[in-house]
Amino acid sequence: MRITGVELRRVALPLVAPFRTSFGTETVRDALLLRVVTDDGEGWGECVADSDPRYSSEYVDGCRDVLTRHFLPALGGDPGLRAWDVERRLAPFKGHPMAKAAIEMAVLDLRLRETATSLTDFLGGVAEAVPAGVSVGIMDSIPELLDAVDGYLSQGYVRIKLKIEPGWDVEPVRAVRERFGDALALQVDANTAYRLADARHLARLDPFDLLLIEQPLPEDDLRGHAALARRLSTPMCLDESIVSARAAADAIALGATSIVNIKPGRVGGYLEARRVHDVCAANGVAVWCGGMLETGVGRAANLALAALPNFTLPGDTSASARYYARDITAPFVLEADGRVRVPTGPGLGAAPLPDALAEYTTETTWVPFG
Ligand code: OSB
Ligand code: MG
Repeated sequence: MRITGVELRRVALPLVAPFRTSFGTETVRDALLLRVVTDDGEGWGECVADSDPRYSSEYVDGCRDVLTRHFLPALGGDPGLRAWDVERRLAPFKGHPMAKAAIEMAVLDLRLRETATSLTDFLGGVAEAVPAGVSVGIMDSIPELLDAVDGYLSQGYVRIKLKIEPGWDVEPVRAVRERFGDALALQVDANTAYRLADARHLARLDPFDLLLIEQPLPEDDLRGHAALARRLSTPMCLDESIVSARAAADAIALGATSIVNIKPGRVGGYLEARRVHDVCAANGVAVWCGGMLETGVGRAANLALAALPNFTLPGDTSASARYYARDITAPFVLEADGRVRVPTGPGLGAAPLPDALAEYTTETTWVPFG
């Protein structure tokens, strides 16, 4: 069916608790949703950029601008557009992977719904449900952290990731390990907060038998990560640095990463995310699905991706309630076995509920196609 236009909908969803990382604190998820419309159908996409360019250079206002000013006009001449056309037509534009991924996701949802195919079947997913970890923000005190971790473990989460930064690293890790024992699957994420000169300090995390340390150094410092990996026994995992399948291949070849966090928004879409998965699989490198505090729209798509066979570590694919008192889609729930079910319906297998969408929308823009 011919695409008639794209609606950009900005929503503001309050988080159940502030989420603090080494790059800032979020209390409300300011997300941009895209709805691609035909005469008798629609498809939804979510842009994972934050309000501020602190995790990456992208931010919501910038994404909206590049989409309306450059990307949608470049796609507008092709109302029969498929997901791979989106990728090819936007390739000449540098950067902006999160904005590109959002429109690709919406077109994937639209076209897969037209053929009643689920995103997970399209991508090659094999799991019916995926083990869920939880990413735990930096807290004001260790007792507060222990309470938060205790709460998540009693809900059934199977892996804990602690956000770290200089001044909040060895002690919180020690406290969590001592309190919850050696069997706890535990990892840390620094979001680029350290430098190679901190290698000796970071080696103090080695005795705690972590699954991995995620992105300790700046995103363009692959050589630094390789050098640091040689000095730590904790496995190195990259997030911010893995911007494409090619970047993943480079990082693996350099010894800068032995596990990869895959986020479709960071690599420009689900088609590229699958290529990252495949490159890692071919190199014997395990992957897991990262998260960007997605609403149910992006969460549905991440779960579909996380069903691929090389996603062998639990992801940051937590249940809706970990983030939002009320999600904009039907909520994703944590099953008794610590897993979240992979959607099986056509397309993403999830769509915004009109009431919730109306409640949280802060801005709507309609961009006609063609
Ligand atoms: O680095 O993985 C990250 C959230 C926002 C931006 C970056 C990151 C994160 C998380 C939370 O760690 C993942 C989630 O639960 O969605
Ligand atoms: Mg990360």
